[in-house]
Amino acid sequence: MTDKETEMTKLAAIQTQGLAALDEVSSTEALEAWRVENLGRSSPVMAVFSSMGKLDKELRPVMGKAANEVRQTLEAALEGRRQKLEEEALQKTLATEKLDVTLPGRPMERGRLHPLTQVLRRIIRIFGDMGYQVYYSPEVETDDYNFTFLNMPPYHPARDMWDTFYTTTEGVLLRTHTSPGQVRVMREHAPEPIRAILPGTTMRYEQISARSEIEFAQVEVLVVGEKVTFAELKGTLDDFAHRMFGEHARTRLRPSHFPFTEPSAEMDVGCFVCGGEGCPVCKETGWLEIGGCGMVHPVVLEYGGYDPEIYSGFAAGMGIDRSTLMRYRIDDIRHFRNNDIRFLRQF
Ligand code: FA5
Repeated sequence: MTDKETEMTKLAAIQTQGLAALDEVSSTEALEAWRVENLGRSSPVMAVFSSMGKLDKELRPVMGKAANEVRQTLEAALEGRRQKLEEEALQKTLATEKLDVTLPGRPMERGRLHPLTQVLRRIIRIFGDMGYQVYYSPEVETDDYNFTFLNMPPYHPARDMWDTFYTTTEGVLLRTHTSPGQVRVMREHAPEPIRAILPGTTMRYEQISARSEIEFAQVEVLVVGEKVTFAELKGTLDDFAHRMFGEHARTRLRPSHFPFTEPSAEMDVGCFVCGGEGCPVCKETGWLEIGGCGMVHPVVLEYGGYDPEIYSGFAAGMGIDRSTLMRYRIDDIRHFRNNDIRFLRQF
């Protein structure tokens, strides 16, 4: 055999053995070991390059070319193998890490109603059972409905009882109570009898404190018909208090003044925290105020389209926020609207 033949046989063997070994490689670690062994500095093919100087001058370019080809073949095979291993690894991951639809799902946290909504719904249910209809009237009101039609003409000093947010549009304001809805319901239904409640948001330009907010909710109660009496107002409020606060709840009316009712009263219920004995919640009085009430003033009936000689009515306005504070013994009205989930979770 000539030198050339010997060298060529050697190179062919390097290639055959390298490729055969590569076939056995089945992990990325083994692949790296194969690379070091077959293409690294002390690999057989590199040894051919380093021993090139010992060959005849004519033989060197031929052998150099052949050795290069072997190296390139091995390198290409290495790359092919690497890709195959990566593909296999991916397929394995896809097969083993399949989405297991039989696993129990993550529990969904159940939402709940805001305490004010819960109390409002309770009030709506109670009056609904008594045959009342729910009526919604605008939160942005006119000066007429909020004051004038409620017997408080422009410049009447009684308007000062309500600290009012006025808008930049003349005669338009944010309603300070739900009472303007009284005249809206009357105008829609006169001369039919009315038995309605009007819940909703009201706004007052007030100093915010533990008991007072600038935005709060009220429910207006309105009954209009022939021969509606104060006794019926008292009886209705008693019945409401029993259904709302319990069979043994006591009620009391205290003389008061509102320009749109005559006579007028404040409604109190016996303190359900202490049972009437006196405690910090009722300021030691044994009673809790829940709102104002009275017989609809003749002027208001007229604005509503009812003849006060024939028709009469009673009205009441309760604060939902303050009733809720009392019911759950919450110490600060500001909790209701600052969206602290720790507070809301308790209801
Ligand atoms: C009125 O608003 C009358 N419209 C009630 C009325 C209706 C009387 C029908 C006669 C006939 P008053 O301003 O007192 O009245 O408010 C009624 C209730 O709203 C109060 O008892 C209180 O519970 C609640 N309230 C008033 N101001 C605030 C406030 N700043 N924050 C929270 N609740 C308030």
